[in-house]
Amino acid sequence: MTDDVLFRPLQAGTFALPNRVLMAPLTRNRAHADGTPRDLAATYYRQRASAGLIVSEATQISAMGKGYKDTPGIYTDAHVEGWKPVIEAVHAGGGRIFCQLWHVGRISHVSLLPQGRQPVSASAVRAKGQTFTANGFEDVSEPVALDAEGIARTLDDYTTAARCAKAAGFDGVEVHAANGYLLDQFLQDGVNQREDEYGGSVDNRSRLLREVMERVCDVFSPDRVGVRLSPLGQANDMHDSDPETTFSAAYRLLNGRGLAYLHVIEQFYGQETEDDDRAMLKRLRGLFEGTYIANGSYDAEAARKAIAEGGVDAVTFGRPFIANPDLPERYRIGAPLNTPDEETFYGGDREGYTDYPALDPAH
Ligand code: 8OZ
Repeated sequence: MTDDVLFRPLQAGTFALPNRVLMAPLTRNRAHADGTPRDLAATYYRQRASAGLIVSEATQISAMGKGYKDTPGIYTDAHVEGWKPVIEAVHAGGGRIFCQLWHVGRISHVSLLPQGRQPVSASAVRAKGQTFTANGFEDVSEPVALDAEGIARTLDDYTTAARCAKAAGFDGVEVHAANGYLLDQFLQDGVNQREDEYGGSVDNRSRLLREVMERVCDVFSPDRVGVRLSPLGQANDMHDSDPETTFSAAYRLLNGRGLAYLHVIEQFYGQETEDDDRAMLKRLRGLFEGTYIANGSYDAEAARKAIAEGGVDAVTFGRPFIANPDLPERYRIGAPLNTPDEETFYGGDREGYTDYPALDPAH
């Protein structure tokens, strides 16, 4: 039995994770234009199979859920066939991989959507922000509010995507309800100005998330379903007049379902989380009864401390996993880390994707 808490096994839902060094969902923009993963994705994920759990890069549930160039999808037969070798490679390496189910909502551009349609959101409130299209960075387009039929269609799209994820062989799914994408746009009142049963009270604003969780849990057993939230909510021009009340409702609605985990972004890259925000995260954490996975600029020491203090069960690492395919082993032995190259994060080929070296086995 190890005395390093990062290597204490963790029961998360149905999975006994061998370590608590998990791979965060990482957008890499290297899929084919139709959303089918490229062959290289199998190499990339296989190299990182020693993670306690891999959460796939955000993967759109429908054509309308896409917001960036060359992100993968999980809603067609071609997507299912394209993901199969990726998942098989991770399993062959002894790993586990969840598919992160993503709908960008208003964070999109007409050039990325079918027939040049406008993006959809809770309300017709345009984000101050940019996305990455065939022409480079462009301002996001003006969205339209989903009507009742649009919401029903979106829920059906979650069902289809979960079924496709299951058919492809994913071990589970993570519902992306963070970072200012569709489900977050419904949750937070800075965007959601609806007057129907999806707007107004926190109960109403969290209705879509609740319904999505139900849809996804009808396909995967709940112990194979996680969810990601970002209660600090700065990303993609999000805001809420009372985040603690809003996210208290969101955390609570996740209880009692036997979910695999809740995954929370506690800090955004390059930003310090203020003490009162840390205190809020801690109070919120107390509301969720299951496995809690933390994310945000952790290093090995900070992760060990958070786990040892209790409250945090595991940590996802983003940038460190981009540059270090064998990150858990490096943390275990205290080896130096490769430095991530920001220039090759989004788009491109093998460079900065599958060519970061693992440790020399002689070490
Ligand atoms: C970076 C670039 C594009 C998308 C997120 C899916 O923030 C993303 C994302 C990150 O959750």
